[in-house]
Formats: sequence, C-alpha cells, structure tokens
Amino acid sequence: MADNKNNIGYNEEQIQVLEGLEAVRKRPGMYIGSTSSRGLHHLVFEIVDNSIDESLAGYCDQIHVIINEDNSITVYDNGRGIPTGIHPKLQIPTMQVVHTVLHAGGKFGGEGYKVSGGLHGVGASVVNALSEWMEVEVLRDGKIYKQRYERGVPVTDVEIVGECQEDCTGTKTVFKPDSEIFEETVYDFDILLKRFREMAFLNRFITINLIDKREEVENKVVLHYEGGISSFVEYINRNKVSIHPQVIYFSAKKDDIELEIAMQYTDSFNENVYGYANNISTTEGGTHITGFKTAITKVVNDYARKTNQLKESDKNLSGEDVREGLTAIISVKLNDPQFEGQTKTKLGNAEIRSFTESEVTEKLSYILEENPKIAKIIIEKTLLSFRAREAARKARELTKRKSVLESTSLPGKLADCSEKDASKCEIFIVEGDSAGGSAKQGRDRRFQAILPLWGKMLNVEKSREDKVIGNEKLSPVITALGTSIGEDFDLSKLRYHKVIIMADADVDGSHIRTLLLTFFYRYMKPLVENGHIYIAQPPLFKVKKGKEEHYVYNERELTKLFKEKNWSREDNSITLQRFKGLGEMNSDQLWETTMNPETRQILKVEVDDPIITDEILTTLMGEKVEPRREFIQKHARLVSNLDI
Ligand code: 0RA
Repeated sequence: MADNKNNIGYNEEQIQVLEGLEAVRKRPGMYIGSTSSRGLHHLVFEIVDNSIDESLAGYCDQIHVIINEDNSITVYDNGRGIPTGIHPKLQIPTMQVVHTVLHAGGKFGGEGYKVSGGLHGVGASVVNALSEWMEVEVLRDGKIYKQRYERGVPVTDVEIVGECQEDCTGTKTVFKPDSEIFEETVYDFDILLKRFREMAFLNRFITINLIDKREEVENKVVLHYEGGISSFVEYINRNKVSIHPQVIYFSAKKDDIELEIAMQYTDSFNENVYGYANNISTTEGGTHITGFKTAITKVVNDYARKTNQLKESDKNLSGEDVREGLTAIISVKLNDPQFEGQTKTKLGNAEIRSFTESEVTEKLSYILEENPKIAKIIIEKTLLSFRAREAARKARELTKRKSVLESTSLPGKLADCSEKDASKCEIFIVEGDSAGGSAKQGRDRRFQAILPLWGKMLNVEKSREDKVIGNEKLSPVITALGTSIGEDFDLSKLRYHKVIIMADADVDGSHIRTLLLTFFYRYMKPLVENGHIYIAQPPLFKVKKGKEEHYVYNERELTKLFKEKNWSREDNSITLQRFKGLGEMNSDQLWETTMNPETRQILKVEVDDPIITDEILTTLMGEKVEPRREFIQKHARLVSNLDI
C-alpha cells in the first residue's frame, strides 16, 4: 500500500476535498436522504445509476450487482470505464476526482444526458465518503487500474494492477457501507430487486444481473425485458384480467425529448397510470401525466362520437371514465428535468405537456382507427364506467336527501365525541357489538368516537361506487367521517384526524382490516396519503406474577419479557392470559392497552409504493384465485403471525 503522505500531497485542493467528504459524513441525510435502510439501499442505486447512464449513452449493456457475504456490494459494468488520465484542472487522476470531489460524478465528458439522476444527483463520491472502504477497478486501454479508499480518503494511488485485452473495458466498484454511519447495514434483496426490475423495464437494452452471495446457495436474478415498458404493463396486469390482448405502445422523439407510452385496459375499476422522468418515478405527477390525460380523454370522446357509440345528446365521457381499468406507463427522458412538488417527484417542464398531448392525440387516434375491434372494447368499457358514475351520482344525491329528511345526518350506532375540533378527534371503527360496547365504556368521550360495524361487508375491489355508497356496512363509515367518497371526496370535511381500525388479531379480524383498508385506499386515498388511517394494536397476552402485570403485544415481546425478568416459562406462579378477541377485555383493560394515547401502540398506515400497494390489493381482493393462493402461501408467516 502506498504511503499517501508521500504520494498525495496535501495542497489546497486536497484539503477542500477532505472538508467536502467530512461534510457528507457529518450530515449524510443531506446527501442520501437518511441513514436508515432506505439510505443504505440508496448507496447501491447511486453507483448503479452511473452504469445506467453509461448504458443510455450507448456504451454498456451488462450490469452486475452482487451482495457479498459481508453485505459489501460489488457493481460492475462493461462500459468505457471511468477515465483514468490526469484531470486537467486538478492534476490528479480523473478516477480519483470522481470518487473524492463532491458533485464530480457522471456529468463530465459531454455528450448524452445524465438520465437516471438519483435522489440528489450526487454519485460516487458520496457513496465513497459513507463507506468503510471502497475499491474501484477500471479496465481501459488494455490495463487494469485500481484505487482503494477508506471513509472517502484514498489510501493508495491509482495503480496499474494488471493487463487485459484492449477491447475489454468497464468499471468495477466494491464498497462496504460504514456501520458508524448507517443504522442498518444488512441489505434486503427484494428492495434491490424491485428497483432493478423497474430499471430494466424502463431501459430495454440493458441486462441487470442481481446476485446474492450471502446464503450457501447463491441467488441470481437476470433482469432483461425486450418488451421494455410494454412488458412493465404486462407485469403490472399479470394478476388482473385484461380486456384486449395486446399492450398498446407508441413512442416519439423531438430534439432532446424521448417519450414512450404503453397502455392496456383491464376489467378492474381502478386507474394505474404511472409516470417516469429520466427513470425516476414521478409519484406527484407532472406535465407528462397532464398531457397524457388531456389527450386520451379527448381522443376517446372524439372516437366514441364519430362511431356513434356516444350520441349527440349524451354528455362527454369524463377523464375518470376514460381511465377506469387502465394501466399505463408514461416514460419521458429529457435533458434538464425540473422536479417540483413536496417530494420533488412532480415533473415541471412546460414543453413536455404540449409535446405529450399532441403526440398522444395523434398516435392514439391513429391506433384506434386502425384497430376497430380493440377500440370498440375500450369504448364499451368507458361507457360502462360512465353509466356507473351516473348511477353513483344519483345514489349520492339520494343519501344526501335521505339524511336531510332524517334530520340527524350521523349514523345511529355512532357514539360521537364532544370535541368539535377535528384535529383533536379520533374515531375507532370496531368490528363486533361486544367489542363496540367495551370501547364505548372505555373511551375518553371528550375526543374519542366509536363506530361499531354491522352488516355484510362488501368487497370494494369487485364493486363500483354506486354499490359502495349504498352498502349498509360502509355507508355509516362514510357518513361518520364526513368526507364523502370518489369525486365528491373533500378532505377538509374530515371529522376525525385519526381514523383507527380496531379488529381482533385473528383471521376474521384480519379480513375486516384488509377490506376496510382496501375501501380507504380505493375510495378515500387522501386519507391514507395524509396519514389519517391507523390500526389499533390490542395486546395478545396479559402476564401476571404476584402483583406485577404486563400486557404483551406479540410473541417476540413475550420472550423478551421472560428473558429480562429472568423468569422461567415453567414457573407456576406466572399466569398466561391470552386474549382471543377484543371482546375478552373489559372496558378498563381496553382503554389501558389499546385506546389510551399515553400507553397504547397504534400503527400508522403508510403507502410508499403505489405499484406494490395495488398489487397486494389486487391479489388479495381481485378476481383471480390462483395468485391469491400463491400470495397467501408465500406470506403464510405474516398471516399466521396475525393469527396467533
Ligand atoms: C464519462 C466518460 C467516460 C466514461 C464514464 C463517464 C463512465 C463512468 C462510469 C461510472 C460507472 N461506470 C462508468 N462507465 C463510464 C469515458 C469517456 C471516453 O472514454 O472518452
């Protein structure tokens, strides 16, 4: 190993470099978002993004990502290799500049745009600064160059460590995330797989090989999709019933903008339109999505009128009608993406809106003209949605009028709270009359309301809005919350800022929880997105020894408690009361363990990935039986945990 004091002079620039790396280590969150599991995985994405950029520039088609036994990561590609020559300004090898100078990654070299972007577009130097060690090898000009760094600081020069064939080029990076920085240092295969699969769908020329070497038998997945985003749509629809066999695909190019769209209708009632800008998921939407939506609404209406499926006297199909059951990917690549919105995931570039709108208008009209059979199926689907929406509107009017006539608009079984400030109010939605009774007695009536559920639950995944509104079990929920649903939904009318689902920890309880969550996600999505939905966590056991009493919420805690107290499971002076249902607790117990904000545990329902959430709901609640069986078998452990 070289003595870095001799070989790397500490001049002005080097001191700046060290200060830069120190800043990254002091405030890692500023550079990679967080030091939790998310940040840990982000390191891999930063490195792989550089290889993807090389691939988009047309020089690389193979990327390998290996999770090594010690949770270090190896990434290598067959691109041109990071330049190794002396950097004209800094007078050290460019390869060293890339790994030690902040913001130097990727962008030099000119042609081609930096497409994948990454969270903050920071790159290799940040990953290096946050790694216990990193080793980079570059194959170029028939030589193998190598440099090693520890916590961002070079500990060797760029050295030639071997030779290779002239035409064999590429970059290999191995790094070990620093356990002084990260709370979590164990990689999750599925998190990496999910992102790389998405990357492979969005960039159809690349192959990403993901390999896990931590188990005795290595796990390898090869991700390559000739069909690109069309394959992505097929993948999203794999557990749904599509109503036309082929995915519709078209693309357009202008100056430095590339647009690709793939779409297919299913018989579901949900819309799954996902946008990407430079491979980044634009969850808050943006100009590419607006352009697409405007165009498709117009094209479908025009076609329906021209073919007389929509009569002169009929109203126009709404955007919602036109997108019911639609799965679509809109992927745009551009030079200078403007990311806006709260989470910087909304594309702002104005030129993208008009470009997308005119391209979709032209190309989709043409496709409908050329494929009258498919067009007919699509128009019929949108007309069904149109009529159902009309029926739902009437049903809503009817409920409104009915509640006016009945003078009190709140459901009879609701035990409301006295507080009027919604931000201080909670509502417990409780399955079962006996649990409902205990909850009513146990609650703090000043700010806690109780709504017991009764009647037959509707699977909203299989029914349209008009049925949902009229459903005897759901309509009290809708009225109690005050927001209405679907088109009429109004978050500002929410009467309780915490909506807490309280159900037994058994199969029936888990069923009702899933059904209610499906309902909230499909019909009151902003409630979920704004963090208003919670799941109560009743205890599973009460452990008593002498005067000492403990409520325990799961098996793990039970083991922990016995260990901490040095108790033996054989000790007869300890009693194990197991709660089978909420109904077994009296009102004091229920208050103390599940309802009292000072002592309870409640779980906030969060959705961080809309594609996965849709997948789970479709699988659990949708039409196809086989995927549901497979899902439950695969996740049997989770289900049985709920069941114990
Ligand atoms: C800029 C210029 C050149 C290569 C790269 C970037 C490059 C960077 C990375 C990072 C990971 N893999 C990579 N592969 C290539 C080369 C320019 C030239 O050869 O003329």
